[in-house]
Amino acid sequence: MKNRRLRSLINLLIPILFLPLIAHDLERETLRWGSLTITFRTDRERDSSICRITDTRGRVLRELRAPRFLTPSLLPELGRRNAEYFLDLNGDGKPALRLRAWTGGAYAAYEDYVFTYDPARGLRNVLIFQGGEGCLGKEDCGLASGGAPVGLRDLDGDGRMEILTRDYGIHHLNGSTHGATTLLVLSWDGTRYQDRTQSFPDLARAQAHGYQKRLEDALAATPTWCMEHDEAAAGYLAHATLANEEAQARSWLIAKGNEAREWLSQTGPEIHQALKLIATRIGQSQRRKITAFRHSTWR
Ligand SMILES: [Ca+2]
Repeated sequence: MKNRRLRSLINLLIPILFLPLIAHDLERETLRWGSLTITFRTDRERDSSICRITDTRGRVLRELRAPRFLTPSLLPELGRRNAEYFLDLNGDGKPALRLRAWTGGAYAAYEDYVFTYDPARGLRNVLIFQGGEGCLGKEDCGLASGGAPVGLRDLDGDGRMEILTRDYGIHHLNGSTHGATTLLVLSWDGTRYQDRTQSFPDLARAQAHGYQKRLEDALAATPTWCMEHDEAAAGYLAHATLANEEAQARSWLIAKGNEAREWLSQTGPEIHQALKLIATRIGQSQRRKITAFRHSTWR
């Protein structure tokens, strides 16, 4: 008797508990990737999105969750720069899948996922990149390029594309919302992507020169140090470090006067720290379920 009552109560409660879910609109979109299907289910009101990669038999091979995936319906708002779902990374005509998630932050809070698939090896995640706005692909996703090269290029001639993008680790130094970014070269080492920016110092050197020129022009126009100087100096010191020319950059900055010296002693260590943290934003996961790193501000 008691059990029956309890069951009735549960039967009554279940629809009430689940009513908000049933009543809530979920947008559903799909993409085809060879024999696989990618399905996005987005709840815009709750900033909650699920992406499933399924095979021809409907089996879920991977499930990803994030506040929002950049789905085809969002592209008119976000533009072409986010439209690249497929990347030909090794020229074999079987493009890898790139998914891009917004992870909840106000500035530069995106995460990219790259997957490869072949029937023998199955679905593999080859890269997860917390790149801020520096995304992976041919198009320039970011806002603050500083003229840095982006896209896919085989820089070392091994037949596999290096991914040229930008890291946003120095973007928010000294409270800036739109500061400098650093060039980042991701290269496949046989099992994973690694930061190999320092193996191509000419690219970093060209960036360092660009930022150095900007700083020189800013100092000539406004000798009092402001955010513009901050950005140019950060871009210069970071790229000079990546080009193994940090000592020259420090000497040059010291010769520019007291404010530049002060900036160097305060911000130089932060730039070092930011460059060290790049490795923590490059990863890989073979878990069946992946949840995006959720943050309210860029770290
Ligand atoms: Ca290569």
